[in-house]
Amino acid sequence: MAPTVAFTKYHGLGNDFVMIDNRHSPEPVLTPEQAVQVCDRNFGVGADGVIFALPAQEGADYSMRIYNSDGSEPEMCGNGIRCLAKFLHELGAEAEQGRYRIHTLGGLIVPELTADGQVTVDMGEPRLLATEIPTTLASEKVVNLPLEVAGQTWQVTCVNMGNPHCITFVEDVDAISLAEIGPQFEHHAVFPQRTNTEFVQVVRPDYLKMRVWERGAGPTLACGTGACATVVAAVLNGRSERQATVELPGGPLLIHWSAADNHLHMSGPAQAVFSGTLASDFLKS
Ligand code: ZDP
Repeated sequence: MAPTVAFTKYHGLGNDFVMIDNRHSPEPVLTPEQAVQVCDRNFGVGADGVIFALPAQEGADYSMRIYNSDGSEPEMCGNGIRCLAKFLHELGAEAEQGRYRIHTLGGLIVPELTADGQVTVDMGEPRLLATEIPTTLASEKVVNLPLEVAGQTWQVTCVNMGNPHCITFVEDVDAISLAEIGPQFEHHAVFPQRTNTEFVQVVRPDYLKMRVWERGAGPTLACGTGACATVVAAVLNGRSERQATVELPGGPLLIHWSAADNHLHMSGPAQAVFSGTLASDFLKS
């Protein structure tokens, strides 16, 4: 008999996830193929990814794993971890002072519920070495280097926020044809693990407008790790302050790259939409 799988659908600025309470076992209850089925917007529930709340690991309170809508597994997910904090809170899961210490494949991440109903996340430190991105573009850091994509030369900066990001600054972010250009960045030969790609317009030094093409998920409405990577790239290029609002298609995120400890802090919303149970004959085994 197929297992009963209960879920709650959440979104963070329109970046949407099917959240599953998987605290009883370290093994996700769905396979990557089943996650693809669940994420399908016509044949399934519809989501950019499936997120599992897993038991504690390596000194953390809980662990998170995520499958993208194409079944690939990213190391980290910024909007998703805000949703996870709210989900754990709804499940009555304990947290010291509203802070959850979450183990992810991208390291320890600490989301905190705030009084206004938002979630602030300590996203840890950015990694900048080319080998850490990973990219073959340079031997050291990739800051403002030329890259040929789709018959054009783009100036790119690469940042790893647990997952890989390639940022490029443009005059008019609305003029970018994401569906055509995005996949060519994602699958470019210089990114062995593929990459998320952010197109960024600097409106003011404290206000950046960004559109994202996500690895494994395509043109999502928001990307938390991408917003953090964007501010790091903007600071490295002398284009923004360390604290900035990043406006995404789904709404704004406030990002602060602390000079004191080199950590990124992200604040934004996470919203529960509905709960349900997958039909017993829905999942393919
Ligand atoms: O790195 C990847 O493969 C991303 N698709 C993961 C998801 C990132 C996300 N949008 C975020 O907010 O960081 C969830």
